[in-house]
Amino acid sequence: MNQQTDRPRQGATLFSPLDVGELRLRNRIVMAPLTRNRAGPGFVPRDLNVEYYRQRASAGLIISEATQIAPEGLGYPDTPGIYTDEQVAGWRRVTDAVHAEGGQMVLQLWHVGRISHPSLQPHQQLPVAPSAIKPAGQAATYEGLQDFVTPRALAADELPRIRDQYREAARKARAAGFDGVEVHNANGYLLDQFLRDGPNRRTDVYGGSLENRMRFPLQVLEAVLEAWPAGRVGIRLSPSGTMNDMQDSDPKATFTAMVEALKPYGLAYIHIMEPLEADIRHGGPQIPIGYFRSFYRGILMVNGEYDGPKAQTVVASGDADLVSFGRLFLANPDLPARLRDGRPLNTPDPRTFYGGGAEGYTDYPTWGGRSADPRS
Ligand code: 8OZ
Repeated sequence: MNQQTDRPRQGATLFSPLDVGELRLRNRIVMAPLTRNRAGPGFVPRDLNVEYYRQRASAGLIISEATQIAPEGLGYPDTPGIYTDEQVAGWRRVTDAVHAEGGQMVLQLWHVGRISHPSLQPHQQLPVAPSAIKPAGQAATYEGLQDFVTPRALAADELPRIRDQYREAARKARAAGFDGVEVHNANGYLLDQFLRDGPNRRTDVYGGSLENRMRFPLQVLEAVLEAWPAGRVGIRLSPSGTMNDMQDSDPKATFTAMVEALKPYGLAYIHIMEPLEADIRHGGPQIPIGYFRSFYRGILMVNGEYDGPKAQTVVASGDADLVSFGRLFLANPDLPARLRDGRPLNTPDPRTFYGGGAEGYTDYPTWGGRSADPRS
């Protein structure tokens, strides 16, 4: 364990710098991964995306929107990819812009598994999943919302191919100039589908016991760690999440085991989502960040409808080291400076969250037209 994690945590502020693995963050305010459905043709980041991330470079760390590692990983219109050279070149322009502003950025590696639709898949094929269980709900497709379909259960001998796709995507993230990667193991997508016993009913070594359900997520993590040092790799988990019809007979046991299993890897951070209003409405489990802090001493990032005061409190208590903000960062490109100065915040507009152009994307104003850089 490094010295940083042994130091007493209490009393930190959102503006205390922090060593996170090999990264040195200038503040504890992280831009959460946000799906915005505005990539260009070929799922390539374009000028508009460069400008959006550049505007938010004052974050201690930016986590990119979820980015599919392969064509089969796509589950929504116009989300960016990280499997072609054109995508690498597009992302390189984003990371160059963020670095030019003194920021740092990791790429979130994503495969949606069953949260897709044949119309989004190569050759209109079925989406893949650990088991052939149709999720309740509808996929967001180019033709509008359509019912999810029963996915095709992956054969065990196909899993090495997907691991290879993660490793190759992780390598491409390096080529694109990112400072690290975050493995998306949350919110009901492929890796979460393997981890939880609702969607995973396999009877081979990838299903059943906790050890078996963790096997594929950990194999993917190990593939990513062949491309990056552990100090530049994070992972996102949603222990209390119900999104995308996620079900688990004992989430506390599942995520206790998962966080325990992650300890030996010495990752840069674990990014934990607390229950959202919608999860509580759906009667999901409510596992607070302090529970994970009680047995995990590495860097913890928390997410879930935090505002400035609540974020300050959780960091000062030591229960979390970092707080990621989604909607507030989306609407406030200069969020760190606004929180520091106690300024009012712009209100996010849900009508422009997913898809569209500059409106509701790059046109949220900074405070008083000032620079978004909190050093200024
Ligand atoms: C909202 C809409 C589409 C995708 C996630 C990638 O929740 C997502 C996502 C969120 O992790």
